[in-house]
Amino acid sequence: MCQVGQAGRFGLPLESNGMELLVTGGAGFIGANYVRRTLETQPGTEIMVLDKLTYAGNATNLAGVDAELVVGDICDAGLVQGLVDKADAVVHFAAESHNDNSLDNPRPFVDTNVMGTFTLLEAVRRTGKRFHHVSTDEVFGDLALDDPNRFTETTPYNPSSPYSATKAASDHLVRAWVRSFGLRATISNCSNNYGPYQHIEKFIPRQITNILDGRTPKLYGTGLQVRDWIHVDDHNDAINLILERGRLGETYIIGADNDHVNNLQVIRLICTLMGLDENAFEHVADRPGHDMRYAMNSTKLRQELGWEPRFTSADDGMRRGLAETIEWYRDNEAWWRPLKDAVEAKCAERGQ
Ligand code: NAD
Ligand code: TDX
Repeated sequence: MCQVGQAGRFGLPLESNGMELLVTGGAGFIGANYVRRTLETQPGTEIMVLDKLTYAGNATNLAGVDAELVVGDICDAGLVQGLVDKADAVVHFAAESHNDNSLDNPRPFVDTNVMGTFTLLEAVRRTGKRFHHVSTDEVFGDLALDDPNRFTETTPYNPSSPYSATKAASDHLVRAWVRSFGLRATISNCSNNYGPYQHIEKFIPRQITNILDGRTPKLYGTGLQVRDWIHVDDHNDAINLILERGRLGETYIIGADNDHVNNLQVIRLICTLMGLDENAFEHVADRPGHDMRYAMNSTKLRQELGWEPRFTSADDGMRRGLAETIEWYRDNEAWWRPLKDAVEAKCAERGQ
């Protein structure tokens, strides 16, 4: 079932560098950072982005970037097939990605995360193209706070929310297409990302923009929940390593060893870095079914492919990464300002 990947880029021979990538969801947070980072670290790569530009996508995330943006839906089989035919490899980020939204209305999550992934897999199956599926730690469910274990590639799936259930379903589809049809695919499961261009509905940018906007930062429940935070560039570098040298059919866990930091500590750090008292936040209603702790064991990725995060916990990398991220939101108010009132109104409806 699992073939050993060849030595060149995207599992193809080395002489075929300068290839064309189809990046789904490339106008969203991680996808746009991926496009930017790939063009910077691997010049000569041609990139086509397929993005529906939902509320979470923004064409300006790709401003000044030498990539083609095709606005469309990954569920549109005809459109997808035409683009897959032109590409050498597909990197699949497109998804509905916010847990709180999936609790309000799960339907778009099933459509995009399950049916959209299915549509891509079928197009890739017809052409034999290389496929990388971007997934999340949440497919494994959560760990208790006192559980010393971390998620590995063999941890059983146990998703909690509609979002994580649809991501789990999409991972299962990819594995089934590998085994049944010999799809040349890899999967990565990464922990919580932070960095520039993240939608302000998410924890870290919501608090940064709350402070910039003179609002009080909002912590769900006790804040004792742990997320294994990773800088978005470290995630994207890992994806490119897997695309180049990962073994076909394999899954790789991506994480930067920040599983000792809880939400309370993160919100206090943001307050402090932004010149407020560390307790200048308020507790708000908790998320129903709130996962307690995520923790990633990325030994396989590190040992097999030599990946190391740049923003490590050892050298206080999270503080450094957060400080840079705060500066980005400070410098890019025009980017987030139009979204702020609507995001806060929606949170207020939920008591958050
Ligand atoms: P995001 O919500 O910021 O961006 C998603 C992008 O997908 C948007 O540009 C949106 O317009 C696009 N999109 C949505 N539905 C589409 C459709 N039907 N057709 C085409 N485009 C569509 O999400 P993100 O945080 O950048 O996450 C990207 C991927 O990484 C997702 O698959 C997510 O599950 C995964 N992931 C995210 C994190 C995280 O911390 N954010 C961690 C691990 C894995
Ligand atoms: O205002 C907030 N206050 C708060 O305390 C928000 C928005 C969140 N939180 C808490 C909930 C979580 O414990 O912060 C933590 C992080 O929340 P989110 O940013 O919503 O991320 P999470 O639900 O952990 O999921 C994220 O990581 C895994 C991404 O959104 C997913 O796409 C990814 O798969």
